[in-house]
Amino acid sequence: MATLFISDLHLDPARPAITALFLNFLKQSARQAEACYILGDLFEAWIGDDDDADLGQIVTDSLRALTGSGVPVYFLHGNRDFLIGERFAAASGVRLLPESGVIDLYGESVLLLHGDTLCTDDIDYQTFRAQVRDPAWQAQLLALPLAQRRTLAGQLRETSRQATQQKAAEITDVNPTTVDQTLRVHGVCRMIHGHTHRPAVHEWMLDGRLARRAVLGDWYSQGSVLRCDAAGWRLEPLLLPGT
Ligand code: LP5
Ligand code: MN
Repeated sequence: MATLFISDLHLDPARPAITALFLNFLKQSARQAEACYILGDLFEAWIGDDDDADLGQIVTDSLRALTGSGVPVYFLHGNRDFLIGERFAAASGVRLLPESGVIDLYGESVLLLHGDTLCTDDIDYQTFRAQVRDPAWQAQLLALPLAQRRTLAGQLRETSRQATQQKAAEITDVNPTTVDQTLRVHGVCRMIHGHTHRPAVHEWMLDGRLARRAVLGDWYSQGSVLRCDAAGWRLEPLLLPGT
């Protein structure tokens, strides 16, 4: 039995093959798993649990089938779906995790997080993040009609696309000092995150101990799954049928 980690699926009605790949993952690999963790950016954009669009409903029902079969599924927020709330959790059976936290993974303490908080050189993003994670700001937005929220989300995506194009690759990657500090604060030397879309398993020496950081890949042209069991960690691609 293994524990599976995924993130950055960015599910979008415009990418139906990726949605199909994910639904298939839920029905097959995930069914055999001990637990499944979704570390943020499950959706391209989530505008509130009251959204009535088909994609959210299909994903909710498919997650419900998995959790109903007895596989625990955990979710922590990404920068695209920070508005996922208790209503989605109740309908899907998914358990919401805090933005970072340590789990026991086959005898090792491992810190889980989306990864955006490690990108501390991206000052503009961190300022933006502080605003959109403010509960008062979120309550105001959630009170707007769905159509208006949808338009706003589209505008934010476009602004982000333009802003990100101007940023150097090092700015949008994690800051190594922040990574070390974050591990020290939590008293661990293992972490798993996504967000940067730079899949890899990094190992280095931290305060005399071997540190390990797994970065999950995005699901744009294929899937990416980190499979962990007592024998170790394996980052595996999940190919689209016919590729
Ligand atoms: O997402 P991605 O990969 O393009 O880039 C991220 C950072 N950008 C974001 C913004 C999201 O893409 C926006 C999507 C939100 C969807 C849900 C919206 C629900 C709310 C609205 C409806 C209720 O996270 C990007 C990082 C990059 O990762 C790499 O780490 O660089 O950061 C930015 O682009 C931020 C800019 O630098 C600054 C943006 C200024 C925005 C100004 C508007 C602020 C006021 C908001 C009022 C609505
Ligand atoms: Mn992200």
